[in-house]
Order: sequence, then C-alpha cells, then structure tokens
Amino acid sequence: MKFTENEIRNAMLLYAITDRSWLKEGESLAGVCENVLKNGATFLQIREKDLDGDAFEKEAGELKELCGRYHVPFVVNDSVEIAMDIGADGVHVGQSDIRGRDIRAMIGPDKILGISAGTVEEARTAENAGADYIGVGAVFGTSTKKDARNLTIEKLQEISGSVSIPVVAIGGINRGNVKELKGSGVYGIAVISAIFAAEDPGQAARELLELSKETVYGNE
Ligand code: TZP
Ligand code: MG
Repeated sequence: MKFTENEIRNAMLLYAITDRSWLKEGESLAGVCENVLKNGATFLQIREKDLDGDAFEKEAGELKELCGRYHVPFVVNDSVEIAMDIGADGVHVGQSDIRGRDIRAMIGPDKILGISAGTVEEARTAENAGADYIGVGAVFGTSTKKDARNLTIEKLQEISGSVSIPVVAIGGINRGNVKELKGSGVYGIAVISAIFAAEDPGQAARELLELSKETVYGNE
C-alpha cells in the first residue's frame, strides 16, 4: 500500500515503537499494539533488538496485518529483508545501517523510508537519499537507547527547518514534556516507553495523541 506524502506527514503525530520487554504477564505484543492503535497511535514501527530472525519476522507479520486493518503505516526497524518479505509499508534505519540511497533502491519508490538523524548534515543527506521522514533525537534523556545523543530544542528546530520532509522527535518523550517541543517544527512524537511501559498503554496513547496535536498544531 502506498501512503501519500500528506498521509505520512499526518501519521507522524503519534509514532509508536514496540518494545516487548515491557509486556506484562499474559500479554502479547499484537494485543498491546491493537490497544494502542485503537486508542490513537498513527504510525507503528517494530523494533525488537532481542528477537532472532524468525521470531522477529513472525511478530512483524502479525503487526503488519493488524496495522493494515487500522490503516496505520507499519515499518520494520533495520531489516529491509524482513520488511520486504512480510510486505511492510516500509523500513526505518539508523545512521550506522546501510546507506539510505541503497535502501531506497532496494525497496523501490512506493515504500516508506525513515532514517534517524542527529545533525543538519545527516538530515539533508537522508532527504537526498530518498527518505520520507526523519527521526531526530534523543530530545530528552532516555534509558531505552544507550547510545542516543542528546539534542537541544534549538538544534531540533534547526534540523526540522533544514529539510522539507517531516521530522518526528524521539527520545525520552512522555506526557510531562511533549509540550516543550512546541515551535520546534516537528510533525509529531515517537515513543517507546511512554506507551509500552505505561500501566495502561491505551490510555497513554490517547493522552499522548492529544498532547501531540496541541504541540504540533497549537490548538489548546
Ligand atoms: N532512538 C533515539 S532515542 C530512542 C531511539 C530508538 C529510544 C526512545 O525510547 P523512549 O523510551 O521513548 O525514550
Ligand atoms: Mg538501526
């Protein structure tokens, strides 16, 4: 399925990234993701650093089917091969993964390509390589990704102003700090623990979506 530029931009509002290590007893990743999608997540990325290839592919296949039912874009972290095998909407890669331009060539023009960037130069390079959006962070302190660099809001603003594709902020974002991103030019927030570690991920998604709308569109 091809999402338009507009759909991708709007889908940045509440970008949920999975982390099964937060699952409570008896829960499945697909079950929690469905709850999160029902309650307002506008984009989903599977990012499971501890799953091996087959288990990752199986989980990704389930989430792809689920997102299709909710008409929410679904991308796979890192693995172009698995993304293509399961027919995901696209792939998200970091700076240390293979080059953006090569990935665009592998996935073709209709798939979503997301690239993480931490500087203006990285952001511009990603845009030129054919990225549809950029993830920029860590905007706040996070323990979820140990090697994430910390950015100031000014830097975030500079990066989002330097590209015409949408920027989604990531890293340590929670209900208490979303609004600090006001005026930064981002189109939304990408979160892991603020949703998946929440007591009630559905409620967290509802609240974060409202806060993101207020932050991005300024409608108090
Ligand atoms: N990239 C930069 S920070 C980060 C990633 C994947 C972790 C975000 O996790 P959390 O729990 O929302 O801080
Ligand atoms: Mg990566």
